[in-house]
Amino acid sequence: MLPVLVSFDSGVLQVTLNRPEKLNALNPEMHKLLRQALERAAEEREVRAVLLSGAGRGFCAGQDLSERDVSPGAAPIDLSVSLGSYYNPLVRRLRELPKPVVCAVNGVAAGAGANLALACDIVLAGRSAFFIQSFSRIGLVPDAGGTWILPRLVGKARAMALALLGEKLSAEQAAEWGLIWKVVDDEALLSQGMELAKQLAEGPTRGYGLIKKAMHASSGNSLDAQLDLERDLQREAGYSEDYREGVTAFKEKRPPRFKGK
Ligand code: LHQ
Repeated sequence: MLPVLVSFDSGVLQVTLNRPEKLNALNPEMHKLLRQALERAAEEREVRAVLLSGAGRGFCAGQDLSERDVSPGAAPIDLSVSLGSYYNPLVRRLRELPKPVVCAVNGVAAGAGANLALACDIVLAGRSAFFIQSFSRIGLVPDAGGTWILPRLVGKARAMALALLGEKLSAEQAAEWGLIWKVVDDEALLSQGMELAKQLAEGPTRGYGLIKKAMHASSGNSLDAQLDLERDLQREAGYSEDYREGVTAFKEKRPPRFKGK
């Protein structure tokens, strides 16, 4: 069985981390398959949304630690290689993908697994799921974008305590703090995640891509720069077929039929 499963239906590319016996801890093979899936999502016009989740009782336990030789005689490992080769390109790919990515966190999301979830656009979590910045427990620094996104989502005080203490944060608390979008019942998580992804797959895909661009640019921009960016992106959105369809549908008092163009 492949450690990442990919299927396509109704405009949604469903990507499932599939090493449940290791709580979907990430190894190079999984990174390769994940990267291929996201490249496919970027390239194929038919793919208009992505749904990411994990098989079994966990979402993702971060880097596979069993593959690290830390025995006394072993040479020290340069962890930057792993970040440069796998994690950083993964986070950049998710951010730059001009299509919405829904993450359904079905269980524990630890270390880079937590930050992988937070790099997605809309995060749902099952009621029993939890998030841990477990890096400090093994002497590391939050990576996969954690030190960037956490303070922006929950503020510095909470981000710092999450990173230093490496304590479990329940899905409910994560939603209350604004770390994620919503908590849903465990049994309903995948169907609700899919429903949301399908809804997005029927939306104005080009416009969504531009929304992502604007949102991501905002944290590094002044208001002036952001206003200019909105002007430029709106020009682009206004030239889309979907804008024409949206306004026509509004005038005709019917639901729009967006084509993602
Ligand atoms: C695992 C793992 C795992 C292997 C559970 N690896 N097997 C990036 C780049 C470069 C280098 C370093 O790091 C990074 C980023 C990172 O992600 S660093 C952080 C890595 N992750 C962690 O430190 C989390 C480690 N796991 C845990 O703390 C616990 O397993 C959690 C809290 C996630 C779940 O606890 P439990 O529900 O009690 O499950 P468990 O501990 O019994 O795990 C179930 C199995 O999964 C078990 O295998 P076994 O054969 O004994 O049944 C674990 O060994 C395995 N597993 N995480 N990261």
